[in-house]
Amino acid sequence: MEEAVDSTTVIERTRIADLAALPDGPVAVAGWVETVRDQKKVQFVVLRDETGAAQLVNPATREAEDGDDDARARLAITNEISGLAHGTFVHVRGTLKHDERVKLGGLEVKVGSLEVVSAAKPETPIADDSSLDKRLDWRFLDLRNRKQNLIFRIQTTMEHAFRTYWVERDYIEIHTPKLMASASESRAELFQLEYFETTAYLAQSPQNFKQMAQPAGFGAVFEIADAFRADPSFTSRHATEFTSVDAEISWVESHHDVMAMHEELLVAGFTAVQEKYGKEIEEVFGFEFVVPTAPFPRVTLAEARKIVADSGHDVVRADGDLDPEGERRVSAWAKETHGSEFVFVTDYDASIRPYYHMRHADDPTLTNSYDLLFNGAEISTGAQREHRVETLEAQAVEKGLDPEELGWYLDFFRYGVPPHGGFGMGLARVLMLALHEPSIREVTYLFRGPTRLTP
Ligand code: AMO
Repeated sequence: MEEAVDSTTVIERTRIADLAALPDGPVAVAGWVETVRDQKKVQFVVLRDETGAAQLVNPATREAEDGDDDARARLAITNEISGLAHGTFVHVRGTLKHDERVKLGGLEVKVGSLEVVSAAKPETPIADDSSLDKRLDWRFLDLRNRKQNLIFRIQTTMEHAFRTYWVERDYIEIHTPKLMASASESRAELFQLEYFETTAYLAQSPQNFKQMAQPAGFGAVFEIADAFRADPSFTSRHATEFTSVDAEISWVESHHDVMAMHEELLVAGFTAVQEKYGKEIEEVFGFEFVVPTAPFPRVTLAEARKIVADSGHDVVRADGDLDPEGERRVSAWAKETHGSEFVFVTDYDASIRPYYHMRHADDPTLTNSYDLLFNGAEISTGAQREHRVETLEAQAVEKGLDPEELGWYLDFFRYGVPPHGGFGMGLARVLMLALHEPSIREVTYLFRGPTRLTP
């Protein structure tokens, strides 16, 4: 005999993904209603929680005679289910039954009691075909689907793997301030705000402060935190606030030492994601999630320009940098010739790099720097830094910066500092390109752009 389950049965809630491992019998589940199929004789509800979805089944009772308490209870449940709005959060006690015929997970829960914990309004403001902008207006509802849930689980795993990689190698995690007295990258794209009697700026990068860890004697440091750019563009890869993954290490001989760490870090991140979610990514996104192999191919910017020109694309930017199409071509080349989705473009012209990049000893027009391209776009910039203060100061002046304003930063280099280098990498760009998503808006929990400050 099946054990009767009703609202008085005491059972701890099981997360839906954990139902599969339980034997048939009484269970409690809780989540939100995804769909209701209200047939005359039977009702099906797809219930979703943060771990997955399961089918609830209720043998519908449409009427009950006086005195028939069972039928009256079943009638109440039936009516409750008929009135359930999509998105309503419910708590359900019932009986779990494994049944291979059930398409959704091979199990179902026969409802013994159902409590509406928080009802949704009957009309859902967004649908599957709503525009991205509309979906972002209702992001909390947009995030309720399996794909979005998976994206942020992947992000969690990747970030965790990055942290683990660094922690295992004795890096120190730092949290640098985002309120600054001057620009961290350049005067362009700078957010300015009132700060008591003065003006403050939002950090565009932890650049200055991660470098400060070098004269501080920290050796190797990392930070995963927000960065802000007053970038008015509406491209698929720009946000005004984004999560920047940064590292800075001492005793590098050149940018190649930074790249060696950088690629290992990415391999660690991708391996963790593949191990935990490879199968699910294939199911939900429809492609095989591939772990890259190090070393990634490396080309100098000069070689990259040639690759782009040879591929028949002649729109090189006036400053000699790769334009987005150029980046795609270099990526395509790396894929074709090296089977790699990643490629380092190195040794950028000094004219298109910040003042703090170290220049070649034998050719000051080139820098010890790199960009990392992944599946067609830039995800990161890195470099060896100029640590000789006179040279640094001269390079700052050459770029039109005021050494007075940079005084506190230049001081970092006046009391002894090891040679060092590091990189900054946009987390959302990595995720967007790893999951073949069209925009960083899809992989950012709450996107911030020129016209978006809510929710
Ligand atoms: P850079 O300015 O190239 O370098 O930025 C590093 C990486 O940050 C990401 N990124 C962005 N992501 C989303 N929206 C934006 N508006 C945005 N701007 C940048 C990109 C980019 O490759 N201090 C240096 C790094 C270093 O040398 O350590 C820097 O900030 O993925």
